[in-house]
Amino acid sequence: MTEKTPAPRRKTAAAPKPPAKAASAPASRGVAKAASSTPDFSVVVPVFDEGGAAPALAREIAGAFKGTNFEMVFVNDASRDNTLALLTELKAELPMLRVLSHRKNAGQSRSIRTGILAARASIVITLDGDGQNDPADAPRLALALQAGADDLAMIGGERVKRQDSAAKKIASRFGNGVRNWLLKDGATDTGCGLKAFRREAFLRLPYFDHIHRYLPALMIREGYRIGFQPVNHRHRETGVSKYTNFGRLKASVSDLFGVMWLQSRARNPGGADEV
Ligand SMILES: Nc1nc2c(ncn2[C@@H]2O[C@H](COP(=O)(O)OP(=O)(O)O)[C@@H](O)[C@H]2O)c(=O)[nH]1
Ligand SMILES: [Mg+2]
Repeated sequence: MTEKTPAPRRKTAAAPKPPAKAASAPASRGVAKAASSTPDFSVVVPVFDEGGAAPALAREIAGAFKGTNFEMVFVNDASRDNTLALLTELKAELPMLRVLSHRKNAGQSRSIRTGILAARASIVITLDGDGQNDPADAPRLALALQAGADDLAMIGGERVKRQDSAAKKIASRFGNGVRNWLLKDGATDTGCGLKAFRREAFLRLPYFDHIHRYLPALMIREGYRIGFQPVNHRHRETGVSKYTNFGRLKASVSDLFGVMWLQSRARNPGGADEV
C-alpha cells in the first residue's frame, strides 16, 4: 500500500481517533436504520439508471464480502429505468441488501451521502453502480483501513488500467493533474468510485455536490492521513455514462476554487485533550 501524506497548506496534526464503532449516527431524515447486529463494513453504491448492471453487481459484492459481517446499501437516485424494481426484488435473495430511493435525482455525491448516513458500519466502502469498479478489490481496501492506524481515514482506489474512452482518459489525467497541483492532495485518481473510509471522518467534512472528487484534500484538511491502493477497472457493459467531459470541467472549476478556499480557512488544534 502506498500511503501518502501530502503537505497540506497549513500544518495539521492527527485528528482524534474515530471510535471503533459509530455509536449513534444521525440517520438521514426519514430513513430508518435496520435493527439487526452492527456490521463491520457497509458497502454503499449510488445507482442512477443502472438496471442493466446493479443486480449482478450486488451479487458480486455479496460474493466478495462473503465471510465478513457486512451490509450493502444501494441508493437509487430516482432512476427512470427498472433499477428500483430489480433491487427491491433482489432483497429476497440477498438479505444483507438495503435499498434506499431518492424521490428526486440528486447526483452521485448526494447518493453516496444518503448511503453513508444510513450505513450502520464504522467503515464504508463506495463503488460505482455501473460495474466498472471490481468488487473483488473492495475487501482488500476495507481490511487495510481497518488494520491501519487510528488517524488513517481513507484508502482510495487508483485505477491502474482505465477502461474508458481516450477522450475521457485524457480529460481525467488533465483534471487530476490540475487538482493535485492546486490542492496538493497527492492523489492521482480521485474520480475512482472505489474507496474505503471511516464513516465518521466522512461526516466531519463539509458537504457540497461533487464532493466525492475532493475527499483526499478534505480528509487531509481535517487532519487525517489517507492512503491509496491500485485497483482493477472494467468496461461499462450496460447503460451510459452520466457525465460529459464538458459538464465535469464546468463543475470542477468552481469546485476547485471552493476547496482552495476551504483549505485556506483550515485551522487544526491537533486534537483536544479532556482534563
Ligand atoms: N453522474 C451521475 N451519476 C450518478 C447519479 N446518480 C447516481 N449516479 C451513479 O454514480 C456512478 C458514476 O457514474 P458514471 O456514469 O459511471 O460515471 P463515469 O464512470 O465517470 O462515466 C454510477 O454508479 C451512477 O449510476 C447522477 O445523478 N449523476
Ligand atoms: Mg462509470
